[in-house]
Amino acid sequence: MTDTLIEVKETESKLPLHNGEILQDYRLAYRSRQASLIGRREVMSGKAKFGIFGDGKEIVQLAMSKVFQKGDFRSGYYRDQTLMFAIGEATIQSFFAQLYAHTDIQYEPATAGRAMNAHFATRSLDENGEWNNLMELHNSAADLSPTGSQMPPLVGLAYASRLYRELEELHQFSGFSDHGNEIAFGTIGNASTSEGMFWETINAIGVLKSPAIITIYDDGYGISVTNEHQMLKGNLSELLQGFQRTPGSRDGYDIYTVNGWDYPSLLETYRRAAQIARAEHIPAIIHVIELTQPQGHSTSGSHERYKSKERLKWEEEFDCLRKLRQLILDLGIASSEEMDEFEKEDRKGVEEIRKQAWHDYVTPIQKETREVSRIIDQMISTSAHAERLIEIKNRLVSNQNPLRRDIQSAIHETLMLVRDEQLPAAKDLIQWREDHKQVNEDRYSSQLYSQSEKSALRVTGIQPVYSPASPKLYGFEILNACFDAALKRDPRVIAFGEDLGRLGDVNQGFRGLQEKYGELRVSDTGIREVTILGQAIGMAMRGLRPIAEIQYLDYLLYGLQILSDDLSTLLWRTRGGQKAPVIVRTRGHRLEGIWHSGSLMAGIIHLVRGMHVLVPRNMTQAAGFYNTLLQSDDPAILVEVLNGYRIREQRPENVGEFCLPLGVPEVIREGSDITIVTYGACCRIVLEAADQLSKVGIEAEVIDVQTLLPFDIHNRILDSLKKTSRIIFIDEDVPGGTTAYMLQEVIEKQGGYFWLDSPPRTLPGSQHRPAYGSDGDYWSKPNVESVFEAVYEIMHETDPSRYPLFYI
Ligand SMILES: Cc1ncc(C[n+]2csc(CCOP(=O)(O)OP(=O)(O)O)c2C)c(N)n1
Repeated sequence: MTDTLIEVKETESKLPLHNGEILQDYRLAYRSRQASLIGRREVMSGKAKFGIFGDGKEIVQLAMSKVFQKGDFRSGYYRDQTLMFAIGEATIQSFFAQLYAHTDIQYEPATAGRAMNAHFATRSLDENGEWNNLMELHNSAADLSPTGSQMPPLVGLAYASRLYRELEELHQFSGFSDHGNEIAFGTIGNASTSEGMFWETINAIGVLKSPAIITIYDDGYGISVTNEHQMLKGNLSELLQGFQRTPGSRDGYDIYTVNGWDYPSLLETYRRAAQIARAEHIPAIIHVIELTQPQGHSTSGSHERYKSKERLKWEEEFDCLRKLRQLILDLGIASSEEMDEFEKEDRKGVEEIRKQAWHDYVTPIQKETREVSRIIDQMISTSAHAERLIEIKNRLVSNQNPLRRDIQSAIHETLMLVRDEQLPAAKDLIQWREDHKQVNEDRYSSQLYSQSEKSALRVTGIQPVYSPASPKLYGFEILNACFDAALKRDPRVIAFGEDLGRLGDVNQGFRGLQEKYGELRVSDTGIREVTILGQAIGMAMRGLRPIAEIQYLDYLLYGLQILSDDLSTLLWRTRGGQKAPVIVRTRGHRLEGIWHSGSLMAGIIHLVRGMHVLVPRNMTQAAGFYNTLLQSDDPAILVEVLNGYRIREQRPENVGEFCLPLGVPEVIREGSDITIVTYGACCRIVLEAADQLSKVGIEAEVIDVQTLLPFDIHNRILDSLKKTSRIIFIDEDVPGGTTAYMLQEVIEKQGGYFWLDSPPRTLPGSQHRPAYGSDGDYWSKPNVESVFEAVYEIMHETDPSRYPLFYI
């Protein structure tokens, strides 16, 4: 066991592998290299759009694959093709299928053509959205392009092992873990370690004492930018030294620095790191230096523009494949001629697989092309535009790299051309397009939200039950009872956040629950929003049910990137292959001050499509939504109303069971003159204004939308509008923010414009952030008076004599 920073020197020792295995490894890496070379050619020839490849990083990945066991997880990036081939979770065929954007999961199981090439993922879910046995897979979280974003989920992927080991009640979930023996492998490029989330992740994993092995592929560049511009001292190993554990301590990492072309040292390093991580849950960082990038960064540019002649020469000499080949020759495992022969055979083999992958991709498109051209053919003999039609058809059938969009354009052009003719085939063409509409919808847009039995939209509502004895409690006590029931019911429910453990959160929703359920079920975290969310994502990917708290809604912005790029796209970008049912708990609305306003809803809802966003007006509604979410497999954000914790509500007898359906607004005041649509803390203000309006003869119907995503799925607001013919949308977000969103939903999508007798209005907060203090709040957000006047003005416009402007 090592406790110090070790520099693994080139070793003369023989490889700890059989000769045959070394040769097999080389050939696998060689085939991977060929896939990179051929892949680049495919992009250059126009068959694929963009390519990024793992050339130059093959040998380190072979070494990693030797210790990567079933049940383990990878969270890496686009250089990892050799690892994925070596652990058997990607093939050269699927690699090319992805390069071509093949939309069939049989051929491209990672993303069904939705992500660009080298974005790996394994299928954690079956076709019904239920979990596969993850212990039978070498798992890989779905890759992302924003560099560094693979890091935050690694926190949860690694931490889950600790929970599965240390929480006895989780030992029953054998499809996810074998007593926490699994390692989470992270990979990242040298330049991306400049990202804040890299350092936050390293720190969090260290604090959480979780079994991650983080490999840094250091080829000295981030596209064209050298390490001197990326990191202090230009040397990552030196910077990382503070994370090194002291001998005998469990605090910190084992850190290794090893050359990327040195197979024996790499094998030994990974063997050692994995043994310690698996057995003792001590994480490791493996800084792999002296790596190369033979083809340059991607197909977007050439590295000759920014690498010196000397560097390029060095890269050729220190190419890891070349070095491994030399080692094989030196060890007498094969002769040069034999190696040439193997390479020739493998080159040919990869090219054949590539051809087959192209054939598989293009054949269904060609079939569709033929079907459409046949229909166009039928028009040619009878149309006055025969010549143009022949042109369109020929263009379609002669296209060597046909795309479905070319077919759509040809159909559109044809229909435009023959629009004045009564051709029966035109109807066939329209029908053909209609028939394919749903298929294409499915190809590109399915699985944004869960389509499984556990979809949040399928959870049946259970009414809250009250008895005369139901006590009136503070809002936070209602939540506390709900969380208590959830933790008791399901051992997979794990709650964490800043001040959530010992204190029970800043508003005491979890008060006393750490003592009751232990420090691993209800825990404190550092101030690290990005990795709180990453922790939740990784844990949920491994079958747990995290409730991750972001202390105040305004600080969700720190984690919005990972929610937007990763969590909300996860199910969709794997076309139903992976899910992470995370509940993000936060509190907002109606607080005071620039960074405590809790009003930034539009920024959130527009960036997290793929998640549900819930804005309950009180804690009973919040409890009902938590109960719903905990039964579903959709990720969600729930915003509790900050000034509601100290307001008394009657606690339902079934506080741990009752469920509120999503997408169902509630009419919280009936009226016939105007519909006021709002949510969250504004409900109370609007209700107060509605009482005042009633005194001047205006009966407002007040609707709490309750959930912004999904929004009013049964058109309940439209029903109200049909009755009142007037509508106003009110919240404390910016102008053009969530009020505009709600307006579009009702007026455009629900067809509300048809029922309007007055122009629809919005009453949002101010453009600027709310100023501090009660007066600052008053002049920054809607208040009882401004709501009154906004509604009154609408009524005045309809009937000035009945509603004179008495206040101006
Ligand atoms: C957040 C983010 N910023 C910028 C980019 C554009 N980009 C893609 S790869 C890359 C360089 C990454 O270099 P490094 O981390 O060293 O990995 P390498 O590609 O060299 O393996 C950049 C700047 C990105 N994808 N994501």
